[in-house]
Amino acid sequence: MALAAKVISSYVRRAGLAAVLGRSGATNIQGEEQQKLDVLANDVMKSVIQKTGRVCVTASEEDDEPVPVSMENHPGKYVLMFDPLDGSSNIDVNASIGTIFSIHTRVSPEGKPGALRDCLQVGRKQVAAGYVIYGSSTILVYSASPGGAHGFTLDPRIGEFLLSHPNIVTPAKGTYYSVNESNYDRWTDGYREVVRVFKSRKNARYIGSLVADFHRNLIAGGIFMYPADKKSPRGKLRLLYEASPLAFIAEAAGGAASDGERAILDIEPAELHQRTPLVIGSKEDVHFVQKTIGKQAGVGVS
Ligand code: FBP
Repeated sequence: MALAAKVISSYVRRAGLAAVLGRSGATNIQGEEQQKLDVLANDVMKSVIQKTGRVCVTASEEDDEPVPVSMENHPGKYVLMFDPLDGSSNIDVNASIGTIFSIHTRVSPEGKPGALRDCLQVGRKQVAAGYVIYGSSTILVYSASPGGAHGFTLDPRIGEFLLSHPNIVTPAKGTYYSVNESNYDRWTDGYREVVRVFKSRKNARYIGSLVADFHRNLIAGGIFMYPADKKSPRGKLRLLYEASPLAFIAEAAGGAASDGERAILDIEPAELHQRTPLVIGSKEDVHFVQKTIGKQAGVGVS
């Protein structure tokens, strides 16, 4: 992962010079236009990871189906799922973007290429997860079960990730709330009530890159929300390679992650690109959201 992150970071840092800005002309299974950097980052991830002999299958936001590791590449015992470049709408405007990854142990027999069933596992079974943020510096944050969450900063002088944020602990209650308020009219009364309260207590911050908004709130304390709404009744963000890996990090750092009712890590996935509402960050804030939308909907809170 670190090697793939270094390669992608080198392209991101000189994107305007390397002719990798703009659209690729292709569309992914989510119906989204793929940016050139989406496709490039996806290819880098696969070419670096598929030849390690440690992974039996990869799955990505940019690939319609899982990509089994072929026999000559010696399929290994792990499953890697990832969003190669998160925050695509921010690529061309030089705002922070990232890569998100989730690692499971395979469930199919060893020694063979992996399959879809290796990917459709509940988040709590992840053995490790993390993200890379390509911001003012490049930082890789990961957690390996049952460890804490740790951050490493890429030192461009030596080309190595060095430990810069050991044992990250996210404040129980946060300063910031991050949500796209232009969707306000499409929300339920519960989420409108939540944002009314947060407006009076917290500071609004929204970059529009999940990784960047999540990272700020992880370090400084805060909550990110992407509720389901009339336009996206199942939410916008993807369970297996966006919500679940970040939920793993959030919980490892003492935070929480929910779809509004239950923990993200307890959701049984049914489809590879399934979406989910996401409420993630400081634990007390996530619980406040669950309680408020539960009350508005007249249901108990798990
Ligand atoms: P991708 O860029 O990987 O498709 O991720 C989706 C995303 O860009 C998140 O990073 C971000 O939080 C969200 O969509 C922004 O959505 P919106 O523009 O609707 O607020």
